[in-house]
Amino acid sequence: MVTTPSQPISTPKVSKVEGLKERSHALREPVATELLQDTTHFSEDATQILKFHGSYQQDNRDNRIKGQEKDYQFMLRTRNPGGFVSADLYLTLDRLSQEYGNQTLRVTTRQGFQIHGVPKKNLKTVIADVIRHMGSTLGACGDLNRNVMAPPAPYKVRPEYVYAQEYADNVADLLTPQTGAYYEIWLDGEKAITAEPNPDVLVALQRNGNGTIIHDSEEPIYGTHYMPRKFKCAVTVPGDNSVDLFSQDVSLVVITDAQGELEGFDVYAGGGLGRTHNKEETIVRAADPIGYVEKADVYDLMKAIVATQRDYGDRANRRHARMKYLLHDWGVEKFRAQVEEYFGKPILPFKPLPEFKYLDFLGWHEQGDGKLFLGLSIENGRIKDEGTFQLKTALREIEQTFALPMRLTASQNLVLYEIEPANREQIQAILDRCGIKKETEIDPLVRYSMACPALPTCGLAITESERAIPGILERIRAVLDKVGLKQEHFVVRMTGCPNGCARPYLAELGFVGQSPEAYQIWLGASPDQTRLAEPYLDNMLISDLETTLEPLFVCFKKNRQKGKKPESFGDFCHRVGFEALRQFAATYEPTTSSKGRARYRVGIYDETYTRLKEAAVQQGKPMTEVVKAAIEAYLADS
Ligand code: SRM
Ligand code: SF4
Repeated sequence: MVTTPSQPISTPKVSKVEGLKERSHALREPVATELLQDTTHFSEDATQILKFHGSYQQDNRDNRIKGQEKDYQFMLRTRNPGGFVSADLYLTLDRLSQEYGNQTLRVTTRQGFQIHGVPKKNLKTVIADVIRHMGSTLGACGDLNRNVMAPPAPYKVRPEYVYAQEYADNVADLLTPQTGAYYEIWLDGEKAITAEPNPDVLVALQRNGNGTIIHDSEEPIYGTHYMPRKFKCAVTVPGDNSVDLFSQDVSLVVITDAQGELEGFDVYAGGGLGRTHNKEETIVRAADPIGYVEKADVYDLMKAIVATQRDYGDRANRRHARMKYLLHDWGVEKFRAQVEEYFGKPILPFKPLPEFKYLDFLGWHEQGDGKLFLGLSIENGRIKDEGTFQLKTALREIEQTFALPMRLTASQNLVLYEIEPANREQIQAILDRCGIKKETEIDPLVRYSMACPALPTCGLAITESERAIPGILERIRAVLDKVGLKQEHFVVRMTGCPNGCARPYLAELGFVGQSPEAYQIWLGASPDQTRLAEPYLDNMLISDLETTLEPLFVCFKKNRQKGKKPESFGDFCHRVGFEALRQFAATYEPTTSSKGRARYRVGIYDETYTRLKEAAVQQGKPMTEVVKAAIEAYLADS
């Protein structure tokens, strides 16, 4: 019999980062060497490896001057499974951000903290201090498993919440890099005191299953090349979508029996949001249901999914390297079959689940054990002191007095818990004195919005985001008022580029930075983030915000489904379809002509913006009105 010789497998050229990982000696070099050099910044190669240690090299883009060296600084990101931060770690981060950073802390959309503005010479001091206070930045960035999310509600008598947080910790431990590089570099090899992982996790880390473990490697799960790209997981409970579960590479949903005992997990896989403008092959994708796993097998299944992405993920093209592309290219069946090969048995059928709802846990609540928790809304996650708004001071005082644990939320807020009812009044008094509004006093447009940092720190930002969104939400509110939708609100999210860090593709109204001063507009996600939005308009100049949105809001007001629970803006846009919206907009005649009332945009620096905002708050007027008055007064004088 003649057999056809097998074809040599042609290995495509791998990306440059793959070589850097391979040569890094398990994440040590060139970071270790360059850290010792008296320079303001690292080489390009070292910055790639530095990411795995939880730090990004950035520069303050407001300070860029042609021909001069960039104003280099470092962003540090902490890894806090389920958003847990102890009082001691919080006070440490607060102090470090004051002494070495830009005096602000930022809650991220994955329940971590970021400190911006750290100079290279202080990087080691800052990271070492974080580790000594039981924190970690290891794996907060880089091609490996990122911070594992879980609902932030500290309910003590709802076992499913307790399991979700416990398993977020366990999955984080299972997928933590094992390299000694982190402690060698930042603590000079000193052994850090860290919490012992769960014994089942330790066993699972060693147990080989059909090639999930790479033997004789410092990184048994990851191997020398780590993952092809970042990898993101969440653990949640049925019905709770506070973690944006459809955007994750893997989401586990806790399944308990009638007595509240843990049985296993439903598994979703293949979500992901990062894309690139004008590259249709880069996609936004919602995770698919994959199946169910018994609790005893959950670590083996996680290892099998990781091994599938590790071994089959695209290592040549980083734009096509996230696990969502395996699901997109293969389909769910082939993906499941490959995972089952590593898992060694069939994955069980998915168990029915109730509808998922977005929950933000703001305000005062009972924990269930006699104590209370308090969810605080933080605009875009930025903890700062600014004029009469003294959030940083308030949290410092609360933590110094009551030493409360906290959980950061996936919507850039935070939850303080273990509060004795007797202390409620004093805590509320501190917040009131420091000008922190209650969740009921915040415009719901602001409450449910998110924006990524973008300028001036993010090197990838095309437009403003965090600095622009307050003014944009005010303008949206004014349009809603004008068309008679006074109390209306919906989920607005904004990013300065298409990478999707504030998950705008799951917003009812998403703004995605496309070119200077212009955004791509996404519409039609559900208010609970269970359905993706779609692109409605390219390159909307921000000066055209009112003329773009007014017809949409009028159409919505006229045609929404009314009833006990009136249709939301996202659901409406999805139901009627973009063609209908575009047709309505094309023939729309504004009630008061906006012709001759075009709005233009003028840039101002941070400090002026802060003073302007304070003045507007004090006078109870929109910022645009204060600016108009100031400019008119100036022009009258000149
Ligand atoms: Fe992100 C890169 C900020 C959550 C998708 N992200 C970046 C960088 C590090 C820019 C860079 O590469 O130079 C940003 C730093 C800005 C700065 O100045 O701080 C950045 N991402 C953030 C944070 C801080 C936004 C926030 O408002 O909180 C979030 C940190 C989360 C954390 O604690 O780990 C953050 N990033 C996300 C999310 C949302 C999520 O994870 O739930 C996404 C979309 C979900 C996803 O991954 O599919 C996201 N970030 C990206 C991408 C695109 C990834 C892709 O698959 O294409 C990049 C660029 C990249 O990786 O090449 C990126
Ligand atoms: Fe930067 Fe883009 Fe992420 Fe915003 S979405 S933080 S601009 S990478």
